[in-house]
Amino acid sequence: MDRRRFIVLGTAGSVAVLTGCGGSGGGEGAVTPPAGTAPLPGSPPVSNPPPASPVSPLTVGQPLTDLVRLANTSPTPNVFAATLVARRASKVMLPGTSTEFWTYNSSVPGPLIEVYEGDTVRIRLENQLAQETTVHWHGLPVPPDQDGNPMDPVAPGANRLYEFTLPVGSAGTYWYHPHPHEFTPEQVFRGMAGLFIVRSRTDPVPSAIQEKLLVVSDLRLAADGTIPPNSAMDWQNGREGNYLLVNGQHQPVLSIDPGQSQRWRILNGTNARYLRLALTGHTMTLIGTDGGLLGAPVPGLDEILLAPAERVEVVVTASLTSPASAVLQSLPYDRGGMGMIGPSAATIPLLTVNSTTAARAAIALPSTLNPIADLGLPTQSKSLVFSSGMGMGGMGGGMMSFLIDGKSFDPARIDLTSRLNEIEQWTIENRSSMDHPFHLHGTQFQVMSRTRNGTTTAEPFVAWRDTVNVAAFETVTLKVVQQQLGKRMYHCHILEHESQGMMGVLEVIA
Ligand SMILES: [Cu+2]
Repeated sequence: MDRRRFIVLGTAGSVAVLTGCGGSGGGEGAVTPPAGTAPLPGSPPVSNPPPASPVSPLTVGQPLTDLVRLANTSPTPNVFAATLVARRASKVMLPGTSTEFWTYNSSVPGPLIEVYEGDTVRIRLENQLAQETTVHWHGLPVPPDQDGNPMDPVAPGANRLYEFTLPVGSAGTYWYHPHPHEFTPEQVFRGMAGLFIVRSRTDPVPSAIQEKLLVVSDLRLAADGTIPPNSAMDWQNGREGNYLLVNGQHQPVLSIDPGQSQRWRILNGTNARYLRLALTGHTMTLIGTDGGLLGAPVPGLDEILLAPAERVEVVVTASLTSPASAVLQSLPYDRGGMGMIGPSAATIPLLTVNSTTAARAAIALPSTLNPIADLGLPTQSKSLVFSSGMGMGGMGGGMMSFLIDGKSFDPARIDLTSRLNEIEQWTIENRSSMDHPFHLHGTQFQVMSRTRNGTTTAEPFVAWRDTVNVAAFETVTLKVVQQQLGKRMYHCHILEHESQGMMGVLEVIA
């Protein structure tokens, strides 16, 4: 593995013009040149650090747009077929400039994929980028060879078909994003990520509760409208941009009637941003996590911490007297790290919720949603240790290393082995001074407890998760069962850490 190689973008790959919401103008011909070279870990620091605050205001206050939906081209019932084209596309973000994104189907965020439990999914990826890429179906129980592992890259100009059937019981809020070796952070921060919803035909949440989909992404723009490469500090702390976007818009407005309840599915699709979500003047009722609904609603939450890659489903009931507004915001959160992670120290507005004049009667949630059986008594156990320190090879180089069990990722190495259908207890200990969100591919797990400062707290309710934050010096214990043979990835979901080696390979054997 040569960390010192540079990514040189060729001229291959068409540049499309973004369709959909947001700024106007630009249009054909407003194409920026390729963004240039992007330093990988080990590269010299970039001399111009990113601006700590927005260089210029983006348009705010536009009505929240619905996500662009990926159309199903299959005439066959229970089969979803479509094509995702990885390609560059430009859009006007800052007045007088053009921003080139890397996209799925020219859409930022990527198009919404919406299927039902039991469906067979056949999605062809066409790679029109100048880098290899993959599509990882984050959280979905797909076979390992269909899951976009870094060992299965799709070369520039090539294409491949991903095919899998989603079992009954898999309804939930997932997402998809690239997972190529070393290129994942850049492809995601340049725009490649989308929501993937698996619906149940027997969803217990009343359909009269209107659903809203909120994809949160992070964007850094330079004054000329370009998306700069990662700086040395980004590679260390994980990249945070200078704009948080919802469905690709900056601080849009969502309308809700007084008394109305809405179901929000929220994805943290950022590289490294922790979202400590709160809605001013309101509490939220948690009804679902990564892998689907909870057994029962958890009402009265003032805030919800959503680490990178996590999803939640919440129900909010507008207690506003009309006309008035509330703000969905991300509160300050200290996730550790060297130097400053400036933007996290501030309260950041994400979305304005406007109450219109027509009052509505509240719709009650059922007291039981989707009972979750405990996975049972573990018969095997595994322990992982997250650590970071100054890089081993480069004395004086000043680069951090990010390790699991003292090792940096090697795609040719099997780090752990599990047997099919065995109940395992995993203990993940974070011995570093930064938070790291742990993610395991291809299955959902149940968090049992979290230990901090010698105090162990049992998880208050059973939930399906594929990503869990392991705070600095915290230990998280979870239960998991592997249900498909093959190689699975596990890693920190701060994408810069994953890319620098905080990842391992689990092989599931019979
Ligand atoms: Cu990390």
